[in-house]
Amino acid sequence: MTKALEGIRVLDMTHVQSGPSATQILAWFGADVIKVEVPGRGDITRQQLRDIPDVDSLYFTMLNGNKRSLTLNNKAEQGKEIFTKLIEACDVMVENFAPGALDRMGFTWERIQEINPRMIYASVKGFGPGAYENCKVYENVAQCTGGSASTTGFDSGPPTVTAAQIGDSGSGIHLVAGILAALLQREKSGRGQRVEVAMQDAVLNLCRVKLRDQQRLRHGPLKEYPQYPNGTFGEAVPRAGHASGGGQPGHVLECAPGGPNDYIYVIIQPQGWATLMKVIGREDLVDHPDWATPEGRLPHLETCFHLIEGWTVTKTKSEVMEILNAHEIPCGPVLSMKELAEDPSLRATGAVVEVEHPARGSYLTVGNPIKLSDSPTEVERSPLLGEHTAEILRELGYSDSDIATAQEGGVI
Ligand code: CAO
Repeated sequence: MTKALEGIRVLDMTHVQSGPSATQILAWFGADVIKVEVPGRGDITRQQLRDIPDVDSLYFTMLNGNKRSLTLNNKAEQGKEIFTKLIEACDVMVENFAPGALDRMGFTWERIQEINPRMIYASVKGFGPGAYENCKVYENVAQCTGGSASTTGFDSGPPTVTAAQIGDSGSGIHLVAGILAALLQREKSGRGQRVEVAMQDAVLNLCRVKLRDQQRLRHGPLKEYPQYPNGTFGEAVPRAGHASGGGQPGHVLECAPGGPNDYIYVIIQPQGWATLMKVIGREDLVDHPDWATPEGRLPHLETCFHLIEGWTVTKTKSEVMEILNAHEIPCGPVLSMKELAEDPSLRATGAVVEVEHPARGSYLTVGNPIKLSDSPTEVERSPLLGEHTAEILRELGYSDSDIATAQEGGVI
């Protein structure tokens, strides 16, 4: 079966996480992703957070599957010549260097267009044009500058970053959308174009409900936030604790036996109130004027969840999940990474995949979360540093003696 992006060649200049997460998706869809890496060192993440000495880290292997690796010194004269040939041969070029790095190598957008007018040139940077445009940016910087940190956590605590890599992998997914749109437009225009995603913008896009709340705040307190009615609202959207962005009251509630992840998130919907109260043995509250309506419950939501928690602590999160789902009450257990790694249903769907690596043996990685019925993903291991250098150079027309010369000169 052919793959959705079969025939599309990607010149992958990315490193760390944001860019590699984008090219990872393109590779899963069948594009030939050629990862260009600094000779002798490669993507910095190959060495970061290593669990086995001298073996590519899981950080690297989990972001670079299904790609080919070519080592190339772009700053050497022969390296620039090879890079030019790669630009001629590829459809999409992706990079997430610090601002200006490719320009400094001599490959400005104008120069790239001269070499290949059909090239789609996609970049991730920390910020768009403005005061911070030249800054280097990592995940948590983007979370802080994109509105996530100021609105995450509890009122009593400091701004909080989230474990979900919304700055890096979140930007990567945005970049993929731009690249695919540009590929489609190229079908009609015949021309490539620039695709740019600023990590700050991507995080803000994911935090749009908080920008919504900033405007609602002008008209009074945000009633679904835990600060209502007992706390205070300042000029900016406060941290929401466990409150949802959709306005449906919800809370993380403790379960038995009381371990660090023995919790379940329970949502109270108006239509589920009566059932929920019957399940927890509080039929007296079903029609009680202070509790029966969403408006009536708002002033004492905290007490409300406390009552429900009195029941959840007597059961495990799986038991609560089973009982509440049977009554169509939305809820979800807090799952630890251990539970997710071992979950057979995630293995069956390909959300978690085990692959073989020549140096580290088998390792777990995520599968493609986007399922296409005509383009199934086979998750492959990440390449060793420079594993495909000679193979790719031969495809570009270089002879074995050219390759040997480039190797002797430290160009590849
Ligand atoms: N051949 C020769 N030189 C190469 C090369 C190659 N194949 N690949 C990279 N280089 C050079 C670059 O040209 C650059 O050189 P100059 O500084 O002389 O221009 C140098 O290596 C380092 O690149 P960098 O500045 O991008 O790397 P850094 O480690 O200093 O910064 C990061 C890393 C992530 C902060 C920065 O790249 C950045 O801000 N990127 C944009 C935002 C982003 O994607 N952040 C998310 C990262 S994931 O958390």
